[in-house]
Amino acid sequence: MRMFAAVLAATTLLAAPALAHEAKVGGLTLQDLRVKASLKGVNTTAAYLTVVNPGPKADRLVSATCECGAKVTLHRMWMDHGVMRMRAADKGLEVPAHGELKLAPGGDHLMLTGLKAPLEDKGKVTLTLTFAHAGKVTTFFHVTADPGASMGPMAGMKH
Ligand SMILES: [Cu+2]
Repeated sequence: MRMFAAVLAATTLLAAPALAHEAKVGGLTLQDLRVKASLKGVNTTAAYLTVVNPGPKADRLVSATCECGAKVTLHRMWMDHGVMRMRAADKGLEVPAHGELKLAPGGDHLMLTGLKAPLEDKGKVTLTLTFAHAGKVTTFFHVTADPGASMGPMAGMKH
């Protein structure tokens, strides 16, 4: 049993680089596209990505849709005196010029509500994102039980 667990861990490490894929729209590059696997009996989850904008003009992520049929809402999340607050970003999320918009666990995210079917670990799901200037892009996101893991080699570790 212990042997099996070790093999499983090694396989997971080897599989990690396969998570890296990018999508482009206009001058923007979308990286770290991932959705948290949905928990049993729960029909909401969150999607994360990083949008890199090397250009001199700011852009704005204004909306998103999912082929999975879930409603997708842009959410801002922040800490307020030790309390986690969450609110819909009605005006979208800014992608700064010469900068990046980072959606990550514990921060801003795309909220998926009303999933028609569970999103399972190691699967894929397709979303369409609309930017104010760059326009629309349709790309797949990796479904992962640990969406923090692709943020860097150490991020998935529990300290
Ligand atoms: Cu949310």
